[in-house]
Amino acid sequence: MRFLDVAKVYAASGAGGNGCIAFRREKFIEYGGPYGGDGGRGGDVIAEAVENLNTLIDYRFQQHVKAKSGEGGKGKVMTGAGGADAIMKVPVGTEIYEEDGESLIVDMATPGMRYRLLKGGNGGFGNAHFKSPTNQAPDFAMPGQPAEEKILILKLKLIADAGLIGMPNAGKSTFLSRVSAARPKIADYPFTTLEPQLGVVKIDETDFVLADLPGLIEGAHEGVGLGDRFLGHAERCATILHLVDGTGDEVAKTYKTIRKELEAYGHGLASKPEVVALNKVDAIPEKELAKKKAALEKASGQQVHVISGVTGAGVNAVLRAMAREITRRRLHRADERQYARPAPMPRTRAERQAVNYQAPVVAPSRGKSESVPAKVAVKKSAAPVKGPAKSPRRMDTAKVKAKKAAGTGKALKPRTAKASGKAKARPRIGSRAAARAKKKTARR
Ligand SMILES: Nc1nc2c(ncn2[C@@H]2O[C@H](COP(=O)(O)OP(=O)(O)OP(=O)(O)O)[C@@H](O)[C@H]2O)c(=O)[nH]1
Ligand SMILES: [Mg+2]
Repeated sequence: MRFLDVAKVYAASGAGGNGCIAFRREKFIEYGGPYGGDGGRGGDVIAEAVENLNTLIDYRFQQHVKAKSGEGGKGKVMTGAGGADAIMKVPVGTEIYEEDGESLIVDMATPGMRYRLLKGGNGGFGNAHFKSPTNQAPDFAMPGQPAEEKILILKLKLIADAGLIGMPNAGKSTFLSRVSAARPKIADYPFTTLEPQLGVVKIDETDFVLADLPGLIEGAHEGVGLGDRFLGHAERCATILHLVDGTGDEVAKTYKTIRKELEAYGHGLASKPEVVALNKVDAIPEKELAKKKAALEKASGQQVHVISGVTGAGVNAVLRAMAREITRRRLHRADERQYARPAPMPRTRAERQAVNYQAPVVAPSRGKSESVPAKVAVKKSAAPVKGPAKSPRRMDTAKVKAKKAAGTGKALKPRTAKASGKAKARPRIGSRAAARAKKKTARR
């Protein structure tokens, strides 16, 4: 199967179904009224990251993705069926861009992740929806909302923990086949590897994915050779292994050329942790080795591992150096995930007040006033109250009772219309109360 890491797709959601204009016409049902149902919703276009895909090759053959439109409404107030969604299955690590290829819509970085790219149109209302006392026979309905359409650019950036970078023939594929079960093509001509290859490496207690990327040459950022488009696959790596062919004459210059390409590519590749290795040590004459190693150390400004992908010399030390960086990043990400988790919602009053110290204390309910702290009771009434705090209404009745007991207060009079100052309501004419009142006056 061919590897494809960029694809262009035309996607369209489904349009909403039209509302229906219908009237009920049935034996023995007079004035049947409006009877048209609403249209169904159009389907969405949804991207889904799946684990069992490694390439975007499916979109070479399926360049149009369309969701189904909703069905129109029908008589008997039947709503039309909703259109089915179109699910775009993409490999984990796919970035979805707008047509310009620069504006990122979503990065499908986690397995199982789903994202709605285009929304289906809503169905239009049928005429039954519009019936009202003032319009009992609406003879109109709404059309469904139109579909959305878009051209999307999909870019796959493989999820690898480490990437192999170097000139063609540096021995990258040989190294990958040495440390993993992957079997990439190996040959002594440049650009043997034309697409990234992945392998799973196990060293001590760490497992990680290593990506072998096609070779870079001077001017790759301008498109020379295979260009730098495969460098995107190293963007997500925790570390890169820079292999330099030790049988070459100018190791320092080779190293600098590749570094320049990484800097020209950008996207933070140049600042990634790098492990530098002088490869093919089995084929380097003894007297040249120290000189080449020193030159490379000077150029890179860091420790240089001397290895051989064929004999396996020094390979484990390189893998351990990479595993260190990978473990560091994994720990860092685990920390980030832990702190990014939203705090649980406070449930009890005590929890809520612990979160917000400024939150007002909830007013005590009647009868439970004894449990209210003294500070709060003082705040509520300006004059200090002896004994337990009471709500204002209770305090009034308590005062009245106290006055009665002391004989200072007047006895409470029954409420009459005169006392309250309100006129007594006259009975309605023709009512029974009016008849009674009439009888009363007649008797007098
Ligand atoms: N002596 C020796 N030869 C090696 C070593 N590693 C790789 N080679 C040889 O170098 C040549 C190129 O090796 P590859 O692994 O295909 O190199 P590459 O970096 O993947 O090359 P491209 O895919 O073209 O970028 C092959 O002939 C290998 O046998 C090594 O450690 N020692
Ligand atoms: Mg190769």
